[in-house]
Amino acid sequence: MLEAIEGLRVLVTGGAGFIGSHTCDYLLEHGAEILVLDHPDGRNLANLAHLNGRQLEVEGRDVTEEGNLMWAVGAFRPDAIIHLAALVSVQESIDNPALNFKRNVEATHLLIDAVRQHRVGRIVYASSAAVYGEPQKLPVSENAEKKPMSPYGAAKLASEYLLAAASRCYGFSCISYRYFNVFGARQDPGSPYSGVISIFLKQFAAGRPVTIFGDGSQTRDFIYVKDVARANALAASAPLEGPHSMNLCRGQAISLARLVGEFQRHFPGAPAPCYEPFRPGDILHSEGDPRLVKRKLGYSALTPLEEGLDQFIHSAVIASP
Ligand code: UD2
Repeated sequence: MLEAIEGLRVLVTGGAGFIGSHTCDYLLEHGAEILVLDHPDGRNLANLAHLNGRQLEVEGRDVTEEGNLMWAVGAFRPDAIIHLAALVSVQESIDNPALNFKRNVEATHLLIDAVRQHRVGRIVYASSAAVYGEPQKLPVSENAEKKPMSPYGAAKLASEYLLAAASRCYGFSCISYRYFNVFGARQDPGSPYSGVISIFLKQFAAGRPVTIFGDGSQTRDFIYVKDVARANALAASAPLEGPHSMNLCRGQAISLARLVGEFQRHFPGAPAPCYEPFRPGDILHSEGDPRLVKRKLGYSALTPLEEGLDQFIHSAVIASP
């Protein structure tokens, strides 16, 4: 299905961010034409600097401001929209639920309005495993109980429902991907709530000890960002009708203790980790069932964790010699 990407016009909101910039890389490699909407402050633009001169336009406009999405969709006339612009921190959604609502729900409504007005055929939406809350059964499949534990998870689920209903009313097709733990280059390690792999890499590279919250027995289903980028591109171009919600994961979880062991292989002699109590609200185990996306789109995540880590560590070492 990837040949369908050639010449496809794709609007990528949040396209200069971590997952967005990799999605743009993949789409451009396969011949798509892209308009990126990202923060007007341009704070992520360095993530796209290597794409100068390609079939890519970038507009610094806030998707939550009324009129911006309508303008972008009307001016660019995309075949598909990949909607990644969001408030991405679970903790920030707890501290600032109003901002979470604006970025993760209202923006979805504005997007639907623009899609309806300009008759776009396909939306790919970045949802999250946070819609499930603490899973009752592992691996968690799409029809498991949804019990979001944060305003972030609730907003992602609300957006999935808004998109699904709009898809049925207005006739576009929509794929909501429930991302599990995505990792790779360009993920910001700057806050304590950044992805654990990006924080661990920063600490190991600086020769500082990492902190494990809990005893290291918690498990996560980590998926490499390039696999996520490929899934986004596939969803933008696949011949599917109606609304779909699908897990995006590898279907294999590893413990934090084992993850630290993987890093120690790359950084022999690194200081031993420090331990602190489990974070309140932390989920103990998370592992997704990847079979639905395989069935519907023929997609599987191909990068083993060890290989993704190798690539990520290598890219970071090259970026800061
Ligand atoms: C992930 C997503 C979140 C949401 C959630 C749904 C990321 C960054 N976050 O949260 O958006 O979708 O899944 O369930 O992908 N940890 C440490 N030391 C550190 C940092 C983290 O021990 O320095 C632990 C943390 O307490 C947790 C695990 O590592 O047990 C993973 O943490 P995370 O913040 O990378 O991701 P998670 O699964 O909490």
